[in-house]
Amino acid sequence: MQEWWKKATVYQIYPRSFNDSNGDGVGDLQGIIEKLDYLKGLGIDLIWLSPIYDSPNDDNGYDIRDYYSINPEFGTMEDFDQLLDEVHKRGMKLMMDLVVNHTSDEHQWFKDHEDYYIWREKPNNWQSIFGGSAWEYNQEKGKYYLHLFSKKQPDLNWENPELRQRIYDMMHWWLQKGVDGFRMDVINFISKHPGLPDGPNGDGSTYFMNGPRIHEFLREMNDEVLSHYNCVTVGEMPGTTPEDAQIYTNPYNREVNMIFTFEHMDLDHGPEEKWDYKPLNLTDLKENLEKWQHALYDIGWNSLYWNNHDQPRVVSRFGNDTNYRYESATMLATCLHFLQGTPYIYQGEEIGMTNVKFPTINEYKDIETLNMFEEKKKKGTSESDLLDQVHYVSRDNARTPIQWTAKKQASFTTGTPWIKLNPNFTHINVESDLNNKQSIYSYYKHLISLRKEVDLITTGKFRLIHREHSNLFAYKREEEGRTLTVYCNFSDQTIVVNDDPKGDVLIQNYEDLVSNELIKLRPYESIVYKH
Ligand code: TEU
Ligand code: CA
Repeated sequence: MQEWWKKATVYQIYPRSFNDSNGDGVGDLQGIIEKLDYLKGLGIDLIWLSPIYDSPNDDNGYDIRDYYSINPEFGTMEDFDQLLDEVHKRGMKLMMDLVVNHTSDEHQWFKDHEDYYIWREKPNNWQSIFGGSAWEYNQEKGKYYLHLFSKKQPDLNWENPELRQRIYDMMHWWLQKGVDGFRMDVINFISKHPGLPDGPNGDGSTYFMNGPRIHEFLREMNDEVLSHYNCVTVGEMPGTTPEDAQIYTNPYNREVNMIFTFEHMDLDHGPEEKWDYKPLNLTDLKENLEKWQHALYDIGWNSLYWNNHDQPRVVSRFGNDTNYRYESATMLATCLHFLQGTPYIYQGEEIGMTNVKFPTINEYKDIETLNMFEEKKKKGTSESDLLDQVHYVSRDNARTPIQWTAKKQASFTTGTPWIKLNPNFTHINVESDLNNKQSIYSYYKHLISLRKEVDLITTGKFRLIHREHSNLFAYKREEEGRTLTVYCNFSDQTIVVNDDPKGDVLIQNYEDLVSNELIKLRPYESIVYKH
């Protein structure tokens, strides 16, 4: 099947935090190779590798200095070729991170090709996503350049056809090596509104998200590069609605296979900014996911995720990481993996890793977190309030090293890790999950295997039930008289609903059923029926 990715389960590796093979405290390519059997054992089909290219690491590799070489911290090009080979030998595929909205300011292009970037005599009022103005003055040229992220990440000028060609050449180079696709970093930011007008309160997003030439550029990229390979593409697209996604992912348009939406990730904070967190209202989440399920059915394709390297850990966010860690992690997995789309698992999610609460800001490494902290401290917010926000929201929650064992440094490294471990590795770790019959790991493994056995998970039409219930997320997947019914209790309260349970239990996260007559769900219980 050409659309093999519709049945795939993806696993994201953030290499710096995955597994360190040489004791320098930084995860690396040989470290990944050591763990491929573990991923194969979980049932993974496709690995998405966050950036491993040469980079000064202002934003942990999302600032690329050279697209054609490997960051020496991670290894060499020989290590990479070996990794690709070992992935393929195990029948898995490898998807690369493609970061082409910007490069590092240390990229040779930034020195030699002024017209590959976006320059203005006078800056507009846009604010950078990492804080401060989105413009940086360059002494030598006497002008400002645009950087939507850090000032070491200048935005590329996609209006320039020569620049576009250089990017397509680079993509061909990796695909010819044999990589199986790309996750495209903020790819819906590449077309800027030509006038670069000021935005309300410095928010320029309507002028750089889903800009005027975006569909043209993606179509061109597809015609020039992607259509020549059997590869998979997922566009990371903040600020994208289901209507936009219908255009981006409709195969007839030849743009990308699927996108990452942010709408469901934006439900637990205020409208102004992500640091202003509030509890999730489950009905918002239900309505939002329902909207996406319906919008793309028979038109495009969804990607399904709760976690990545930019998001806090879902068990701490929408679940309960203290009293019901096993139950809520498995319930959340059930809820997501039975939707229509391609599921993405972020490293550590499969063992229910949690957010971390470092006692001081000094333990944090993420540029976004550190900039925010400084900026707000200057404006007068207290350090303890700020730390509180960091504990809930910081991207570093996702970036603490993988907890392999209960031994020293969780066996992530024999040296000193680049960022501290979450101290709970003594009881939350891969080894203990592998040794226990009941574990989050084995539950994920079961879910992944069901996707391969039960076609309805891929093809069935979504229908929300019990819409008004504020703690229950329940839905059906239906096709030609066959049905899956999914019940997920998002609370620590028992829920009773007057449904007549039909069919056999396909998967459940408690050992037995409370009742055969009606649906009774204990805290964070999930049950899926098939008939
Ligand atoms: O992220 C894009 C993005 O806009 C957000 O996810 C961002 O990380 C954060 O939520 C802002 O509040 C991508 C990468 O995933 C991220 O790691 C990079 O830092 C960013 O692009 C720049 O390349
Ligand atoms: Ca290393």
